[in-house]
Amino acid sequence: MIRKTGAALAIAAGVLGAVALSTSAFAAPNGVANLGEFVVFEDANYLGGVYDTTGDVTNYTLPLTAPPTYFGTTRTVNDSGSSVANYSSSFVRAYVNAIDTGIANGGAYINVYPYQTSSGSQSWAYYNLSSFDNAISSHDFQ
Ligand SMILES: [Ca+2]
Ligand SMILES: [Ca+2]
Repeated sequence: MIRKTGAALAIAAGVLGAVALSTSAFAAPNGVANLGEFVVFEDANYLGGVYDTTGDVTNYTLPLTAPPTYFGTTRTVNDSGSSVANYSSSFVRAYVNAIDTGIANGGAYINVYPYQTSSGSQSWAYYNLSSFDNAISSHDFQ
């Protein structure tokens, strides 16, 4: 509970601590948002389970015997993310379908800006996913 609250506050404050950590904090997943990571949160407002990644994950349902879960839990990430934040310097796309089905390439996705950048209604962090709520199934770094 303390960790969850800390993550939300860190994002709201601009995550100055993560910047200072630099490359020493790249190891993922550890349930903490670190510089270089794309993070999916189970609940809106950056709460609930934390799924922190540093690379592309083309299908949240694979492997079937052990699909990705929120760190330290058995709760699966697929179709359950409700907020996201991008701590990397790359754009990230979060898709409503798995990339390797081919559907995502022409399907709906959220465009997540590089860390601490935004343009118009698009940003590096989304406190809720609106129509994408509980629908994200893959992501890739652009
Ligand atoms: Ca991490
Ligand atoms: Ca959710």
